[in-house]
Amino acid sequence: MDLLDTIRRKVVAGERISPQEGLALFACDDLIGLGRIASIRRRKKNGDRAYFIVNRHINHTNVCVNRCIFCAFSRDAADPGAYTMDLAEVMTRAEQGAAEGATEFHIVGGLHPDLPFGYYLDLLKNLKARFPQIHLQAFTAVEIDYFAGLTGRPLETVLRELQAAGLGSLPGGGAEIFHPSVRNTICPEKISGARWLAIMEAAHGIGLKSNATMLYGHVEDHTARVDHMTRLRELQDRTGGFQAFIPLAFHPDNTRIPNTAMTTGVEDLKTLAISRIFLDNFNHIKAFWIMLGEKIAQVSLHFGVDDIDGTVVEEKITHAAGARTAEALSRQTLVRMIRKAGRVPVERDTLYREIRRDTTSEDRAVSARSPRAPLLHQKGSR
Ligand code: V47
Ligand code: SF4
Repeated sequence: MDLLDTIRRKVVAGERISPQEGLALFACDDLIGLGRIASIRRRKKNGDRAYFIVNRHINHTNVCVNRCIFCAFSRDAADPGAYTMDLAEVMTRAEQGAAEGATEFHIVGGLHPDLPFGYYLDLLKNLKARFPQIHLQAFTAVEIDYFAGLTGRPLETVLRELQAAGLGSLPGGGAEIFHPSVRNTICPEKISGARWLAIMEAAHGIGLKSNATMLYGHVEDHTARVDHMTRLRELQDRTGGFQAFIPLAFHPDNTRIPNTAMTTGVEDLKTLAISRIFLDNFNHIKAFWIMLGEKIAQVSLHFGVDDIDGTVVEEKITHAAGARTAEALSRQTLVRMIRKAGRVPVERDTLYREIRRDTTSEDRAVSARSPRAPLLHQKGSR
């Protein structure tokens, strides 16, 4: 039996594939075959639903002591272009986000050498007080580790303090590639893969959900990608706390990784499809359209993806590294992309609860252009 037949049978039976099989899939050239198998796993988990979120990214500072060589966003404090938002600036962006109907603020930044832990607590408390209904998905595991170092307090204490201040969940950034041979090359100052996983385990342990990412398309090989996903799958078996896996396509401009071209569409779709097949215990595979481009993100709905993130509005990390995508997509555009792919668009909140809005006039305009599937208005949870 050939490889894809074996994998298809396993996926149809709801079984797990091995790391060796995952690696073999990366060597397979049958992209459409991979997409078909990924679609089986995707449909079993999510039916024809494709999720999106109305959110607002806020990158409060680009000053960072780590200076990972793949990161074009970060600066030393004295560099031109270094910035740190005070709370008023954060609140201004949040006000805009709230006015645009955001249900989530996605807040990540650099590891600032001088900001006290109180800055981050105040940021959460102020946002929560002003926008109690908006979910705060904030601070990567790398930042959480930094806060623990800053305060000298145990990891769990720091997480609980952030949670008490309004933290709702953790984003999936900072995972990069766990394998030390790659990690020590691309981000030698960053916490280890084992520490990243330990922080996520502690967060899940106190009831905080999180995402997980993988930065691909730089110096890593396929073995490192499979190793990365294997470690995530093992932790997910123990905690069940990961919501979505998000493969992030490396952007090389202005970085210190020389001679690297952008990933190709085939590589992006293959990586997404294999992740859907491999991560049998993750409910969602998310396409971050900012990094993939709108068109690949839309097509990825046929390669295992069930979630397109999001309206975003302001994005600094990938755009510093040469992304030519827009920084924002409207809710209507996301709905149209999903419908035109033959899926049922479902607006979600951070925790994948369906959101119901009165969008009658919006929908009329969209369905005039796209007469296919109706917008699913299922019961909202709030
Ligand atoms: O950790 C940095 C990546 C991440 C580059 O959890 C780069 O829902 C490409 O994690 N090219 C931050 N990527 C963003 C992130 C994220 C994004 C969207 C959704 C979620 C989620 C999380 O961006 C970093 C790093 O892996 N990154 N530089 C670059 N040159
Ligand atoms: Fe700092 Fe994160 Fe950029 Fe690394 S990826 S330099 S930790 S902001």
